[in-house]
Amino acid sequence: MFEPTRDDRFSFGLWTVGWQARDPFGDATRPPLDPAESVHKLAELGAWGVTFHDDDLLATEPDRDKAVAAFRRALEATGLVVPMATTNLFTHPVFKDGAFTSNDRDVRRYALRKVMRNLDLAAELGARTYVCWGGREGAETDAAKDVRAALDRFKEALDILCGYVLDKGYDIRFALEPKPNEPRGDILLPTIGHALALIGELEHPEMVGLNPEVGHEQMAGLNFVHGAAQALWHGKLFHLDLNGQHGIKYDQDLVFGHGDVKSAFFLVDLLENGGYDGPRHFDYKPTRTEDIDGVWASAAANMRTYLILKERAAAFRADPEVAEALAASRVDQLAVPTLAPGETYEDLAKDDFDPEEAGRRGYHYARLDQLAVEHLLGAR
Ligand code: 3MF
Ligand code: MG
Ligand code: MG
Ligand code: MG
Repeated sequence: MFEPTRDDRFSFGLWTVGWQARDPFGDATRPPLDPAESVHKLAELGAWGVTFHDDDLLATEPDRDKAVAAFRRALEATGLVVPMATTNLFTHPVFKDGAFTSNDRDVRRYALRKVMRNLDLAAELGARTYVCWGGREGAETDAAKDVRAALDRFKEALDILCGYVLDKGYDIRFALEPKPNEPRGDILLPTIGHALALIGELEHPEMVGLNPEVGHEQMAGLNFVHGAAQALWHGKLFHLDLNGQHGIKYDQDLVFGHGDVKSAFFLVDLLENGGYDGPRHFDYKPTRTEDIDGVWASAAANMRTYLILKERAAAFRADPEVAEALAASRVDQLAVPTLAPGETYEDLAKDDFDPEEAGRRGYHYARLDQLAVEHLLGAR
């Protein structure tokens, strides 16, 4: 039980298991991992897909052609697919003031070339989603960045890249990844809502959606389940980054479920029952304390935790007592339009309604929440 299979469509970034655990205060605690080895090991553990930044492929082989060839051989040998790819626009010093929104125009042009080059490889490998995380798009001082001009440049970059994909005939859509801060003091498009609003201003809004990350919203104290649900509602949940986070602090990238496990339970319930059909992609970091055995143990833990939560969410939904509690809380009634068919606002005046009586009605959420917690804890 809880053994992942290809049908679960679990995917991992090469940069997750490959993270050498360098942090702002300490050196790497692990040697670089050969991407081909990661592909083999992830396949063995039951993963279905692998994703990458252009630079991730060069972790142990600096020659791009050789690195790509070795990666392809590993994909062919294991059957792992590449559902998504992305660009590293944050590590090299050239991106210290951002990529698409750097104040330096030469840098902006270089960033676009770097993305287009990796889009070609992404298309060749069959990726359908291309993520843009604007990690360095931001500022530490408001004197340094004209945010309105920066948004013009962000839009310009996305319009250019959509045009490129259309010209080349690639079957690729873009997914913006919001994050509030880190590594910049403030990052542009800090939340799901900010990113959704930008998409509406683009030349090809249908080609651009979201890749929200659990921890990124939680770093801002936001409810990830609500954010993911809203992205789904807009038809914009193209992809997502699953991981764990303990509230408002640095980006922890814990194993999925190892942060706010109750939120993870409701997230799996949403993904499994709310119409999301994309990959279940993990963007986590094996903690700095782990050796290579701990790396693979943590990779496996993401998938196992997801499957446990999926089973728990299904049990919650199948429990007749939960069905009764949901009805008592009138959860289903929210789906009923406020006006009946044919009614207009004028009909509202006809209601015989006693607000005093309605104000005394309880919603019985405490019982419902306890049922969820008991299912989550395996007590039912
Ligand atoms: C940083 C991130 C990034 C993005 C990645 C995908 C390095 O907090 O989450 O991971 O997910 O760049 O585009
Ligand atoms: Mg992250
Ligand atoms: Mg991420
Ligand atoms: Mg994170």
